[in-house]
Amino acid sequence: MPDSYSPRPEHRFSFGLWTVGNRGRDPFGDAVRPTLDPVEAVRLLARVGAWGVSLHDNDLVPIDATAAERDRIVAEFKRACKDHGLVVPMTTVNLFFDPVFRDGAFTSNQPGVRAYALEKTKRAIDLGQELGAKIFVLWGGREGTETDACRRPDTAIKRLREALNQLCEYALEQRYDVRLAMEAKPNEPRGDIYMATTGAYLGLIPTLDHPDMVGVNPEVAHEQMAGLNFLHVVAQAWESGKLFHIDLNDQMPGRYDQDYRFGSANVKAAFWLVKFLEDVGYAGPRHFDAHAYRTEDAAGVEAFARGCMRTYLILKERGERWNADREIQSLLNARSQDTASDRATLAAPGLGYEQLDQWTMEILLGAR
Ligand code: GCO
Ligand code: MN
Ligand code: MN
Repeated sequence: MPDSYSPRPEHRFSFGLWTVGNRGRDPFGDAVRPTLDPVEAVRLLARVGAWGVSLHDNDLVPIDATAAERDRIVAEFKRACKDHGLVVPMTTVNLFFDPVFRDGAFTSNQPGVRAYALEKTKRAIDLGQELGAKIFVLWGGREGTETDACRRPDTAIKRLREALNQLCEYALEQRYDVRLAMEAKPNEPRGDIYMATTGAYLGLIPTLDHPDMVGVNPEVAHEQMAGLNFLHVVAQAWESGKLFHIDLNDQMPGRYDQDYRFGSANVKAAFWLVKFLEDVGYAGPRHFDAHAYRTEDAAGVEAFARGCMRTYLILKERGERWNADREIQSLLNARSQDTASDRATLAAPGLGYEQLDQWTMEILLGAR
């Protein structure tokens, strides 16, 4: 039965093909779920009430497909999206799976690898345009090292900058309506990945030839892996006009990249995040980059997808309740009404944040 926590198109919830299609393979164990055909994934996402579907080039088109196969697959996928009322808000490129990228793509020491990566990315941007996607995510999963003997890290940064400049030039030449969103991650699959945090990308972007075309795609789990407060990361991206896209999932501190269902591990952090996105009026996709536990079958995958969106909407409603709470607001206002100007008087009153946080907890736990 639909209720007030049921997803609607205006919520702009999207999922990657690779998320609901995740087969539960990990470094220690094989796949536990069958391959999910992209058209099947579209059906599933429509059934659970998502608004959008995103994809890597090779989630849809196999890396070795002929031009004719590619066109057939893309046409079939477009038709499925249309039939099921799904949009493709974002696409990306897989620069990490194929062995050719074992030591990076844009930052590789081999000029042939760099050239191939650039060409592959241009074709993926073409595909995105064909599907109507206005955001193109770049996650440099293999742009990193196990040993820093392989290259000087500033060389890697220069190569990355050069590639981004060329991609922007290409999009401009083609008159494409697209913006690039850079996704950081500190490690995994490389021992260390360059541009380890969103903050690093916010530093790189102003040094590009077309900084207006490039923003960020922060991911909850990636910043948490680096021990950072994700809300603060997102706030900085937002405040500098660079929050082009967001990857929502969850993660326990100090672990490998777990890609848990949104809100499932750190409810309170998820609450502040949802409240922030809603309070500031972030209008981009709420994109879930997560997957179901390895214990799950097809029904579990659906429960996972529904859960991501439902938790978001419950937290959104709790945020509205928090904003409307008179005691909370008057406690917050009290300090900004402080007219004292001498040091001792200013330092005297307690700030009441224990109470404020407890009221927050009670809202979250359904006791307020
Ligand atoms: C990961 C990343 C990826 C990217 C995706 C889009 O840790 O595997 O989050 O899922 O988001 O490849 O480029
Ligand atoms: Mn991730
Ligand atoms: Mn991601």
